[in-house]
Amino acid sequence: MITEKSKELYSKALGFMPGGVNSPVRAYGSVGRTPLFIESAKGSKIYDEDGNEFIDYVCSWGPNILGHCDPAVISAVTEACGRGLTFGACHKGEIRLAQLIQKHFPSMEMLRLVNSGTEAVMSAIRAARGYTGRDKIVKFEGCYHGHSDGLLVSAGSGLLTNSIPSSAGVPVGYTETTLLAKYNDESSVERLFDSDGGQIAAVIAEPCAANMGVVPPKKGFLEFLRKITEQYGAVLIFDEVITGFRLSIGGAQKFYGITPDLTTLGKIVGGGMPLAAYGGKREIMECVAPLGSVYQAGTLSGNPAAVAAGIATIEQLEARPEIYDELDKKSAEIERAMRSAGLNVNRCGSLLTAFFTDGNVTDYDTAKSADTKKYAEYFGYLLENGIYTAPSQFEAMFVSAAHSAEDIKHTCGVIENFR
Ligand code: HOZ
Repeated sequence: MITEKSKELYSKALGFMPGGVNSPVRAYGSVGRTPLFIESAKGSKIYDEDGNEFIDYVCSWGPNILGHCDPAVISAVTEACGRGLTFGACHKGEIRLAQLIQKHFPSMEMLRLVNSGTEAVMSAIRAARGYTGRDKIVKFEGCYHGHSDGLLVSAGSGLLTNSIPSSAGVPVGYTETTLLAKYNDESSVERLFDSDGGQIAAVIAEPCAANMGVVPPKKGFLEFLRKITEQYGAVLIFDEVITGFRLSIGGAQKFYGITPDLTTLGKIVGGGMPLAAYGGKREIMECVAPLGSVYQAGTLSGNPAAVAAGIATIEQLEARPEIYDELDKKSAEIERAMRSAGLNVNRCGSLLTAFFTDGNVTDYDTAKSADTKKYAEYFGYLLENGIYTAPSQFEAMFVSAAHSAEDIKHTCGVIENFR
């Protein structure tokens, strides 16, 4: 595979951006390669600057559930751009998108549109603190909720990829209200409520963890979180930035049948544009300014082009409900191929990870036991065979509606032959 143009561009980028990238995992640090520079993408395929074609299973880390350049989404965005890129004022698209979100996430009785998952989570936590008048939050090791200060402790995604336990530049005071629990371990949560119950504003969880690789919740774990938060008057926040509109059109909360108090959405809700949302119980959201005293604002919030992409994407998902069964079947085929290659696999719907571990992965510690050198080999092998996956053991593989039977057959054949 020739990657000369990517190499040349990367050496230029290194002079401008830390590590040559605008988000750390993209630097390919843990897979020992030079990042590919992407020239374009269409349907299930992505093309680099050297003209290499790949079947894309990163899907921009989740948003592209319909594949790249879905015609309805592109036309909605093009039309919206013609009417103005940003108004910094109210427009009717915001109401339409809010209606669509609420229809599929009825727990989001009121919501706010923001620009990124990080912003959505940061704001949801502030709302939970404002509502409860408490400061502490419980987060799970290996879950990643964006890069706001208080959440950069034992986080997944790029921190796990680059072995960063907690970020420099975060004053101790910002993380001392963050209590850590173990994913899938009820007793670790109970201990925190036993000692600090009256001060815990919220428990935040990825209802299916996908930033330490995919780690589904054990049976009863989410039910337990619902129960203990209710018992102590704490807010349960589901971070559905990855799972929202993916595990089902109503996200993980519909898939698992557990209703949180607050939800954060990102990725699919913006159809590939920078848009996210947070929302939940009316009485909590009424604490947000201008109704209440919890402040949160943004010039580009509800950006009309991003809103148009979100509306078009959700309308497509509504018009094609069969997508979810198809995603499940395609992902199950890939899972079978991974297992036949002797890999450990965690899958939840169209999210999956092949782990290079000896045993099952159920939490941060078992995820961290993965042989990342072997993963790097696997990543390189897939790439050389036309398959583009995350350059990190600790991310998900995303299957989209655009992946054809032929794509899946090729992918499975390649994976089965990995030794
Ligand atoms: N932290 C993101 C995935 N969980 C990666 C974002 C990116 O590099 O685009």
